[in-house]
Amino acid sequence: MRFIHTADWHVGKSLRGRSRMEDHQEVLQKIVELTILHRVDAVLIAGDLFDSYAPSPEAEKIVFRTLLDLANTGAQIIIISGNHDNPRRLTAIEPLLSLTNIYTVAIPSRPMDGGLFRFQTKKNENVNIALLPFLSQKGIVKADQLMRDDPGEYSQTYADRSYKLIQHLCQDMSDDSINVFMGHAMVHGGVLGGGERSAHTIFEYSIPSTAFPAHLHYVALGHLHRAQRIPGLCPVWYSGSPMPLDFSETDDEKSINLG
Ligand SMILES: [Mn+2]
Repeated sequence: MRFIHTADWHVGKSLRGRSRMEDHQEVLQKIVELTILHRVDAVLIAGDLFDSYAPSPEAEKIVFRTLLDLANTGAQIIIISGNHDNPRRLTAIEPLLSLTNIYTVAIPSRPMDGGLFRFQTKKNENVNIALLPFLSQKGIVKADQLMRDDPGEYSQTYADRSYKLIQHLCQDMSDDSINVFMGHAMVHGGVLGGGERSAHTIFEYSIPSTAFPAHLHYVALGHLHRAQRIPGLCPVWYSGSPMPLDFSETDDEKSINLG
């Protein structure tokens, strides 16, 4: 299977008051060109397509145009929501996206309810993709526990419960298939690019990379804007953002992953 792993487009984000719409359009069009050039089977988009919960119509136009152009290449497109995306907006548009070959998971779902997506490539390879959209600490650690316990304890709860969720999403994969995990999350040991929203990247709330089981062939992560591989039992990657989103990120190499 040939795939492109990308994330953290943050369409709609301006830099010091200057619109980046044209830059975004150009960079996302490059991803479409690469998808055609390399005859890609699947495009994995690991969250934060938009920069805002209420994106402008211009931002929506760029994202939806890109998604349709990607879908028209014949590749399977798979999307999860990030902490900047509005999961309810994505859920609302999901039935329209699913009319073409775009599969979207906006809220964490059990494997049978959409959290595990299976498809076949043109070469008849069976592919399993476990999908975990962004999960806030509030979504996993109950409010009463946040009130009672010390911070070390609830960060441990977050790590433990995320670990269990990942095991659950990956348990029905078979050895004769290509097994992939896609998530939008902070994983222990990741290095920040600079433009991330700090309240959602604090290191207390992160998942150990050992949560990703060894039978995975690839883990496609979004959230950190710097492309990097995280040590783990299998290949664990942040694709990083395809373009600099903050002046502190201008020295980073910007990329997508082609696998
Ligand atoms: Mn994010």
